[in-house]
Order: sequence, then C-alpha cells, then structure tokens
Amino acid sequence: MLSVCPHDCPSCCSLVVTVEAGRLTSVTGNPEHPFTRGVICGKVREYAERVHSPLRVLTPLRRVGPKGAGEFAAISWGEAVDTIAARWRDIIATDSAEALLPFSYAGSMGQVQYFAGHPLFHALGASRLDRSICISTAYAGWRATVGAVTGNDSEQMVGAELVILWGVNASYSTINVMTLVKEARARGAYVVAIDPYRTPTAQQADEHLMVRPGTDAALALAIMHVLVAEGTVDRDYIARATLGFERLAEHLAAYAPAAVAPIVGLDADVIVRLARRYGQTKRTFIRIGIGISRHDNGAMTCRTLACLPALTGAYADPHGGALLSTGGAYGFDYSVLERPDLMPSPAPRTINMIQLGRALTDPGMAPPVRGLYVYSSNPAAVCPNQTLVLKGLAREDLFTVVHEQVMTDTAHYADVVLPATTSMEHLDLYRSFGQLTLQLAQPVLPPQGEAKSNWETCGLLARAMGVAQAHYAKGDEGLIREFLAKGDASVRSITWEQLARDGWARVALPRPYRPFADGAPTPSGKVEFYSAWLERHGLPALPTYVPLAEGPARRDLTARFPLQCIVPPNRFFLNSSFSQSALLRRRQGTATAMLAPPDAAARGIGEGDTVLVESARGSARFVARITDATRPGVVVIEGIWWHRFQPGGRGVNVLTSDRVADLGGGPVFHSNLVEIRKA
Ligand SMILES: Nc1nc2c(c(=O)[nH]1)N[C@H]1C(S)=C(S)[C@@H](COP(=O)(O)OP(=O)(O)OC[C@H]3O[C@@H](n4cnc5c(=O)[nH]c(N)nc54)[C@H](O)[C@@H]3O)O[C@H]1N2
Ligand SMILES: Nc1nc2c(c(=O)[nH]1)N[C@H]1C(S)=C(S)[C@@H](COP(=O)(O)OP(=O)(O)OC[C@H]3O[C@@H](n4cnc5c(=O)[nH]c(N)nc54)[C@H](O)[C@@H]3O)O[C@H]1N2
Ligand SMILES: [Mo]
Repeated sequence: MLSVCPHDCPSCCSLVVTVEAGRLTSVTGNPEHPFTRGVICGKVREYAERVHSPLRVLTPLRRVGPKGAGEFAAISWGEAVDTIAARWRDIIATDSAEALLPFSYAGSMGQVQYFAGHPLFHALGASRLDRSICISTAYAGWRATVGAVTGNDSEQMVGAELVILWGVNASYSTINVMTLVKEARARGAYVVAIDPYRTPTAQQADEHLMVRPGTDAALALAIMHVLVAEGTVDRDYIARATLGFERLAEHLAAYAPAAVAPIVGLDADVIVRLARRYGQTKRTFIRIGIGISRHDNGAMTCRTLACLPALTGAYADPHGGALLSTGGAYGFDYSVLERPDLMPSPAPRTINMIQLGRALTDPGMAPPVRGLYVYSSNPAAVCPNQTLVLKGLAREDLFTVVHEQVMTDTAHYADVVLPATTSMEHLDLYRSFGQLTLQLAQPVLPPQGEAKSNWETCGLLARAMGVAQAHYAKGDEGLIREFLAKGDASVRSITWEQLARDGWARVALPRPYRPFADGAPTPSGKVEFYSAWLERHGLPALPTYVPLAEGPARRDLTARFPLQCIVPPNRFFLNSSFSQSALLRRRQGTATAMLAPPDAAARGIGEGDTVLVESARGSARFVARITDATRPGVVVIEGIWWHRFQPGGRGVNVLTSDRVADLGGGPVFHSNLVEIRKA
C-alpha cells in the first residue's frame, strides 16, 4: 500500500507500507516516485516503532498531578470535549475570545490536518498565531528578489556543471537531494558545500567552504563583485529580466574578495576561484537550505543568494538556477482550508509563535492568554527561549489542551491531552517544499486506541462551541476535492480519482521548470537587484551584508560569550519528533556539542566530557565532541532532544533567543553567542 511521509521535510516521500495483523510492519521508499526514487531516511524506515510507540497517547487524559509532572487519568472523549468547551466558554465570557490561543505547526504537513484548526479558532475569534518558526524569514527574503517562493526544479540539477549546496545538510534533512547530487557528480558536476561545519553533505562535496555563521551575504556579494569585475555576467538576461543592475554594480565595489575574506573566514583566492567557476557556465544549480535564514540577517541572506543566478542568467538554463523552496509552485487557494472569512472584524490580535514564552508570561498582555490549544507541535522543545516557554506552560491559571500522538514534553504540561492519529490512520493531501508532486495518503491502519485526527477533533470542538459547523460538515474528502477544484491550472487538472489511484501526480508545470527565465513576479516583473519593497520595510534596497545582532561584532557580549553556536538538525530526529523513539535515541547517541580542538584545549575540555553550554538566556548540558569538523570560535549542537531525555533536563532551546530576524518574523536560532565549560 502507498502512503506519504507527513513530516516537515522538503522531500515529502512517497512510501510503500506493509500492514500485517493490524500492525504496521514495514515502510520503504516508493521506487516509482520520481523524487523519492526508493530512498527514504532512517527515521521513517522505523515508522512502525513510532506508530506503535509505548509513548502513544491512546485515550483522552485529564491532569491529576501538578502542572508539568505528566500525571494523568484516562477520561472519555465526551468528558474531554465537555470540559474544554466549558472552560473556553468561561474564558470567553470573562476575558474575551482573544484570551484563547491556538498553537500549531507542522507535525503533519498534510493540508487537511495542518489547517484543521484555523476555521474553528477564526470563528471563535481567538488570537491568531503567526506560524513563523520555520520558513517565514527565508520566504520573505526570497520573495523580495524573485517575487514568489519557487525556483528551478531540483531534478534539473543532474545536468548541471556546478552544484552549490548552500546552508543545506541534505544528507540529514532531505536525503533525496543527495540522490540528485550524486547523479550530477557522476555526470561531471563539481559540487561545493557552503556550511559553517563539515556536515556529512559537505564530506560528499568536492569542496567545502567553512564560512563563519551569518556571513553568507558577504560571500555572495564578493562572488558578484568578481562576476561583474571580470564581465562574466549575462548582459542579455540582465537587460531582459532584472532591475537595478547599474546600482548593484556600483554597490559591489565595497565587496572585493580581499575585504570580505576576513568577514567570512575564507581566503580571498578561495572566493575568487568559486566566483570564476560560477561565472564560467550557466549550468550552475544552487540548492539553498532554510537553515541559512535562521539568523538576524536571514532574510537579507536569502534575498542576496537569489540574485546570483540572475547575474549569470542561470535562471534561464534548463540545468541551472536556484531553489530555496517549491512551496509556492502549487497554485492553491488556501482560504478554502484556512477560512479567514470566519474571523470577526476587526481581526483578532496576532501572536508570534516564536515568542510563546513572552505571550504566556508578559503581564502587559491584554487580555492575558488563558486558554492554549496545542496540536501538531511540541513548543516546550522546539521554541526558542525554552526557559520562558516552560515558565508560561507551568502557569496554574493557564488551561492547556494538547492534541498529540505521543506524550511529549509539552503534553506533560497539559490539563487535557487528546490522542491524535498518525498519517497512517487518517486521510490527507500533501504538497512538498522541495519537489513538485502532489500526493494523497489514505489510511492504511485504523485509528490506534481512541485517537482522532486534527480534522475530526476540531470538528467536534466546533460543534460543542456552536461555530464553523458548515465547514467541518464538508468532511475531509469533500474539502480535498474542493481545494483541488479551486486551485489554478497547476493543480486543478489533478483529480481526486487520479490521486486515489496513483498516489501522486506532478503539478501541471512546464518541463524544464524555469520560473524566472524571463523575469519574476515582483512589483516590477523583474528579478530585483534593487528592491523598493525592502526599502519600505526598513531594509537596504540593495543586497547587503548586515552583521549579526548577536555575533562576533558585539564586543559587549563576546567578553562573556565568545563562541558562536549554531543549532541545526541532527540525523535521527526531525525537530523534536522521533526523540520519543528509544531506538533512534540510541542511534543518535546523546545530545552533543561539537567544538574545535583549540577551543576545547583553552577550556580544559576533553572528548566525551560533560559540558555546560551557556548563553545570555540560560544553560544546558551536553557531551563534548572535539572535532576539526567545526572551526575555532564555532560550536555546533545538532538536533532537539526532548528535555526529559537530555541529562540536566533542559534542551538546546534554553540557549536560543526569541528575538525576531530581519524580516518575516522568523527565529534566529543560529545567531547565538555562548560560552562552554566543563560541568
Ligand atoms: N534529520 C532531520 N531532517 C530534517 C529536520 C530535522 O530536524 N532532522 N528538520 C526538517 C525541517 S523542519 C526543515 S525546515 C528542513 C530544512 O531544514 P534546514 O534548517 O534548512 O536544515 P538543513 O537543510 O540541514 O540546513 C541547515 C544547515 O545550514 C547550516 N547553517 C547554519 N547557519 C549557517 C550559515 O550562517 N551559513 C551557512 N552557509 N550555513 C549555515 C547548518 O550548519 C546546517 O548544516 O529539514 C527537515 N528535515
Ligand atoms: N534548536 C533548534 N530549534 C528548532 C529548529 C532547529 O533547527 N534548531 N528548527 C525549527 C523548525 S525548522 C521547525 S519547523 C520547528 C518545528 O517544530 P514542531 O512543528 O513543533 O516540530 P516537531 O518537534 O516535529 O513536533 C511536532 C509534533 O506534532 C505531533 N504530530 C504529528 N502529527 C500530528 C497530527 O496529525 N496531529 C497532532 N495533533 N499532532 C501531530 C508530533 O507527535 C510532534 O510531537 O522547530 C524549530 N526549532
Ligand atoms: Mo522547519
């Protein structure tokens, strides 16, 4: 039977699953799917263990111990729904509906489950949530240059002469890109990885540029400097498809490789060599990770990288261009799922999810958040400034409902826990943010225990509250059919019947797919080297290197916290998901902090020592790994362990700040100064 990986990963793999005697027994990659090509990650191969996990929540639960202790008693769905509805009515009556806050992210990328709560909470008049934690900043920056969140089809990279993997650890985070990279390399492509540490992806490249965190815009501008100085630009593409070249060319004077070299931490001749490689051919494909945007200057970095293929005309090449995300390539009308029309007017306030701790603890919040409904997310683990988040979740007067598959760190703080189905147990439609197919997954298992999907649960709550009932009466299949039918030509031609039969279909976009071959959907219709829109939003109009607000230039901070600390994904967890798995925790080992030999020696830290990593926000324990895979001055902490599984009981996000990045309201997980000492 076919299924689809529901997790927040650009690959969105097509799965072949086996069910025996009511249990999921095996999960493999669908060899027929053009992007999956039979390859899936080590996490999802072990999906049976997740679906049948001893930590699965199988019935509704009511808190019987102190907040956060994780002591619960089973209750019926009827009692759970009645309890929630009664508390919500009371909160609405005393503090207004804005005192309710839904909190969700991408536990499931299925469109039905992702958007299941929006109509309910809009109709109630609850506070809105800015779902900014992942892509908002990257997308805002990308849009500034090219107007839409799309890019060249990554399958086209197999014919490229140069592939640049820029801030993307595809070996961990979207393994199928490596299938394409390997094929490109076998056909002669030169592969460059640009990352502050030597990831498994960088190990497979021909060349690794170990940049200092947060300096990529400077590197890209130095490359542009060389392209313009040496005339290896595509005059025809620039004239036909871009805006602001003259102003850019002047501005590049400040970014000579020799000037940029000490900022990025590379030799000037390394930069010049890459610029010459880049200028020699249009068959250059840049795959950019979202991780690169999780810095104070993240949007500006993405915006700057998006300019590179416009200088050489690579956007128009069938094997060139760049891709950050394909999320915007699907021409859907999301209002069908989200139903903003159900909101009262004026629209309720919006709370940025990365500042959940502030929202729950700030005495100035009027009204205060009194009812929190968490689904498809584990904010106790994934949100920055974890100490403040936990302080908020521990509030005795906060009524928290958590709808979960497994008993997470967040669920421990709930007043009511509701059991959620997995993707194997419910219906959904999936789009991807790394490839161009649309997929349908029908249930392959019955709901485990008394689990219900987000769609079903929000429908029950809507009925209990007497709102949005016509929306939920459409049913999940009805909603998917309507969503497909109301899309533009790229998706409208794909039918339910076709998806139900084949599992997947490619969106109706041309091959090769070169969305910026002759311009871009920006205000000017061109790829914008000069962006008046950015200027109106308080950023430089031209691509610019802006030093990190929390980085080495901050002498006041570096005296206490001299090391930059990046916190990218690890191999065996997906954000905090899979941390529930004893098997994958064993494979992952333990929560580690990687540091360079001179940094370790200066602090008397040996391999395997327990260390305390401390930032201005707080400290957490890790095991030291001393390695030249990272450069002196840069500490790497991969992955998010549930804090109950991390020695010391605090996770990596104790260290990270809830400051917002330059644009889009996204987080700055990697702009983080720390000190390390032996515990
Ligand atoms: N195994 C695994 N897979 C995952 C996830 C996971 O947690 N684990 N998370 C999923 C999610 S939610 C997402 S959004 C996607 C994509 O998630 P992304 O965050 O895009 O992850 P990566 O693709 O690994 O890219 C992060 C890379 O950027 C690097 N980086 C950090 N700062 C800088 C910088 O300043 N410059 C440069 N050049 N590089 C920098 C990091 O070292 C890391 O190697 O992955 C998904 N896939
Ligand atoms: N330090 C650090 N922190 C990070 C990041 C990082 O790189 N470093 N990455 C950030 C990024 S990119 C992201 S996207 C966020 C992700 O943050 P989250 O979206 O919170 O990601 P997960 O940790 O995967 O938690 C998802 C939860 O949803 C549950 N779930 C899955 N499917 C369903 C469903 O259908 N219904 C319900 N009700 N629940 C479901 C899962 O069991 C899981 O506990 O984390 C961010 N946090
Ligand atoms: Mo993400």
